[in-house]
Amino acid sequence: MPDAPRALISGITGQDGSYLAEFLLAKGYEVHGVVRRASLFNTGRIDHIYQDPHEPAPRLRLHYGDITDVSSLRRALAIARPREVYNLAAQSHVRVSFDLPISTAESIAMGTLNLLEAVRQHQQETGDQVRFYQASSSEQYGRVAETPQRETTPFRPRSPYACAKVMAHDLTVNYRDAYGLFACCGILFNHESPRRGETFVTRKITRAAGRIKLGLDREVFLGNLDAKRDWGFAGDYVRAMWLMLQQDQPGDYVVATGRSISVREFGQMVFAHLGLTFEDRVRFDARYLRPAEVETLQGDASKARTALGWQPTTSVEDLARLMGDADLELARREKTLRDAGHQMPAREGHDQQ
Ligand code: NAP
Ligand code: F7E
Repeated sequence: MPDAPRALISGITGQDGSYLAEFLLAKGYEVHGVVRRASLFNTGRIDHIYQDPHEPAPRLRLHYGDITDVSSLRRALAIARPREVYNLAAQSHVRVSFDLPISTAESIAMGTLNLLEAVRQHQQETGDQVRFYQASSSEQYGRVAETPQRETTPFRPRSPYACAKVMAHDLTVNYRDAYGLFACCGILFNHESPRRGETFVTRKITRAAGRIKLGLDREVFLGNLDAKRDWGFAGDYVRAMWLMLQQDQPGDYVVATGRSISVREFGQMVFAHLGLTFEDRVRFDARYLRPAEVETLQGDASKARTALGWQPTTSVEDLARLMGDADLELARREKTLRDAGHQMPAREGHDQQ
């Protein structure tokens, strides 16, 4: 039997990393992931696919590393000998990037350069051919020059996060042009799931709705309800990442649903689904505004549809329902524990953004 294809994922413990790892394992890949050392376990999103390294030939293997530590990336590449590398590691919260501009830029811009350079040297030393995926973002469009946004729309970034992503994107294109690296940038619009970090707005809304429904919270504090986003389902979007690396030629692709709605509309959908009224429960808090906001994003994924045969399967209504249901179930478990006398962890620390 031929060897299983191997992939290396930076950011495997994140939302997208977990869906991508599942997807690649189902396709028969051996998956390697770079994991940061943390004082508490940070592998909650991939625990269900974890394989004991003592078992013979585990197909999921984790390596300690950090995208800002090039030696750890070189080591992971040497062990994994991957055919495909997916660079998903990032401080990915836009509002937080205004508080942590330097470490955000280090993880995104310098981190991407570290991985590109490690891959280039790895190819030279081993003769392996590696395909590289870069997690670019619709945030790069910033103050949008046209609607909908497509691959040719200029970038006008509005945050340290987006500026760093533009640099990482340009570096990836440069390594393709200069060294012939098979490198693709997926310009992904917002994509969500029950595994979304709890301080991103969709998840903040679905968590609040579930907890309010069961009497664990009374209200939710939000910032700009008029911002509009093109929201899709993360499980659909990791399929597009993989498809990009299966083409004959490398390229850059917008991945989006083509439909954009406001934060307010998303909140109304979720609360109505749980039999609640959003307007009765939402409060404004200026802490959640950004020094410079991206008001509206809407993608045109025609190129991905035509060249990759990619289409989203989940509408924003489906997304609101599936995230609302998952967080109602989570709130039920929290309530059971609370009613049994367990002390619940304070949520304030998670609610800064
Ligand atoms: P996420 O849930 O925040 O996951 C980010 C991942 O990066 C986590 O595994 C995190 O590790 C890791 N990471 C952060 N700093 C690191 C460092 N210094 N070294 C190594 N790993 C580090 O983000 P996501 O939503 O899955 O997004 C994946 C990628 O796509 C990110 O690059 C993001 O910027 C980009 N993107 C996301 C979207 C979206 O809508 N989700 C859209 C466009 C682009 P820990 O678990 O240890 O924190
Ligand atoms: O904000 C508004 C906020 O933080 C969406 C990341 O995955 O997608 C994500 O970035 C909108 C913004 O996502 C709150 O002002 C209102 O207009 O969920 P978000 P984001 O900033 O669009 C892109 C594509 C990425 O690449 C990023 O990595 O919602 N908003 N009130 C709020 N946002 C938050 N977080 N919290 C609020 O209370």
